[in-house]
Amino acid sequence: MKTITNFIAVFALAAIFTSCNQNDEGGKSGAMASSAAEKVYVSPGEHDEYYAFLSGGYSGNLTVYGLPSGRMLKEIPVFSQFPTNGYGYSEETKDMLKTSFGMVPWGDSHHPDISQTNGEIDGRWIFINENNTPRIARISLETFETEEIIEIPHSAGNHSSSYVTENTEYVVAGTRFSVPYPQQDMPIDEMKGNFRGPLTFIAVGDDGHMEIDFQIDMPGFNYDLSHPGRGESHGWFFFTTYNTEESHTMQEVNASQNDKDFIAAVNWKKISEYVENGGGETMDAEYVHNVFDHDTQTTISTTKNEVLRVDPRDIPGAVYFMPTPKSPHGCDVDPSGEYIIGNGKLSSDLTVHSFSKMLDAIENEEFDGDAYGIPVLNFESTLAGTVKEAGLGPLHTEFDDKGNAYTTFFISSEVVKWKLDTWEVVDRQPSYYSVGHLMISGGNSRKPDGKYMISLNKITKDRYLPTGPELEHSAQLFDISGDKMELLLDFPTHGEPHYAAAIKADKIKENSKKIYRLDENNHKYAAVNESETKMVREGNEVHVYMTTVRSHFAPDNLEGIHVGDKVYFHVTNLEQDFDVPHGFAVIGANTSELLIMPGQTKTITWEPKKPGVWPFYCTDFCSALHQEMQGYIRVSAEGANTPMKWGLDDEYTSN
Ligand code: K7E
Ligand code: CUA
Repeated sequence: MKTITNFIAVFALAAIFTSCNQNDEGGKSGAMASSAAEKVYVSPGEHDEYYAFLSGGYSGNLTVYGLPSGRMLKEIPVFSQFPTNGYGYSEETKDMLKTSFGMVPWGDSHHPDISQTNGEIDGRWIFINENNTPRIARISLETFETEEIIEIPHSAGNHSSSYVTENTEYVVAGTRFSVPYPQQDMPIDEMKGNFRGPLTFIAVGDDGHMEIDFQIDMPGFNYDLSHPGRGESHGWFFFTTYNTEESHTMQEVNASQNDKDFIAAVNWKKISEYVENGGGETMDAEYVHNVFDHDTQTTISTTKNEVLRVDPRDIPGAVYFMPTPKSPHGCDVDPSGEYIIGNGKLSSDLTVHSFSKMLDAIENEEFDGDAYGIPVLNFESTLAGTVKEAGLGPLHTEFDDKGNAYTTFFISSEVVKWKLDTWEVVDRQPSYYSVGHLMISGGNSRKPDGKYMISLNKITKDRYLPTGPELEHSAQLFDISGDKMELLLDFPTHGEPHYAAAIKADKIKENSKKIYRLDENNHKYAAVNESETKMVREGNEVHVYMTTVRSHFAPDNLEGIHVGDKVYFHVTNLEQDFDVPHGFAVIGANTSELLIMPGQTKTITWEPKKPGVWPFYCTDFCSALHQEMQGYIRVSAEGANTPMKWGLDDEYTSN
């Protein structure tokens, strides 16, 4: 009951804080506004200084923004079908969304993280997790396309994910919900002591290819967030836990009983060696691994059947628990790797653990019992310091290059800047409104870039023109180069941007792919010049090998299709010029339309329902004669004997 009263106190205070912010103007006028405007102004034709990749949250995608302008540059489809380019609909890409539960057309994404080399972001790939049907995706920063998605078996709510280690050795996936491991039918109220919390380590190859290396069989807590060690602590990974109470109902109260939950410190190097030497046991698992093969331009989808389980109790020194107050959410590691910050979301204080003190405490066996056989370290022994009464509802922390940390406070709607080592608060700025994550370029690396910070806010309210009952969430750009944070810009985001990652534009823009080379197109149904176009009938399936070039299709007249046929339009874009895709749409298509990049082949299926002469056309305004980029397909009744005939400009082929 006491806890419940405390809650009410916290939320009452929250209301005061929030309303206080809302009364605040949060805007600028006069000279201040014009200096802020100058700082975000990117003149027409000029490029932004940074790429920022914002999680799409419940959209399942990833959006790309330029900073400091806040201009949205692209939306990259990842875990959801995407009408703009047919991702997840076209024959080539639909298997990217295949899982052991079948095709899942819409997921929710949370934490993008850019690949690293020697602890610095390198701009090769960006990873992002899907929470609902646990998966991790790898997106190429050459093509800005999703190249690979791996499902995480035995996991449920893949939230403490997808952060990478200092050399991208691993990307991790920790289960949010504890579940029977392996899954089985059992009474829910027998959860305690029986459910488990597997943490999955996925090895990343030099070419980016992901394979699950091992799964650590952890106690049945909820694993919320995670961050890698770096520098001295490279080789370790840290995970926050909540619901160490192991309650299964009314968790808003029952999972908030313990004064402290844990941060799990995982020595993955030790476990990796153990596994290399034959440790662990294989267990049954069913999960799907999808890779987009650039050679054939199609998705190769493989179902896997086993995973390697390791019991941390078999590996001395592999895993420890550090008690951390009040249901910690964020788990953040500073650029030096020495400090691990636990953001206890029901606390007003921030707990900072010291990595070196943790090693000493392990050495000196300063334990405070164990949890299911995993040693619990003494709280005081690992404590580096506490940031006192910094705000209400701390969620996430990022760092700059000058020894400062920045923490978001959801309840008091603010970003608080404080000093590492002295733990003193040096600045605070309101956010509009409730802030979740924040992001500093390179904030999860050894070398953060202390120029800009964005706060990613949940509740937009009056910040933009109203657009019905829901507004897009809001990001706010701050200049953090001086002593005080300065708010420069609000810009709308798409979906719910939990976390984001940014990188200097120079690090990737030169590598950005301009075209797919036609001479490297090994798609099974490609026609790489117009002489290869044709229609091929196999029973009631008809494969149309079609090409596009400004401004016609080849063929553009097709006959000999019948109601009851299944027509595959394999459309190759012959253009070898940057930024000239063509579209393809045919009346009554039940799957999708297509957008085909230069040099690529994409396929949709069409099952004509009615006899007639039906048009198809290009949907992307590609030239002055785009509107002429069209054709006809003749559909005869089922059983009619119209011969197949196709051609362009009155030159026909038939069979
Ligand atoms: Cu705090 Cu999903 Cu990272 Cu959102 S989580 S805020
Ligand atoms: Cu091709 Cu419009």
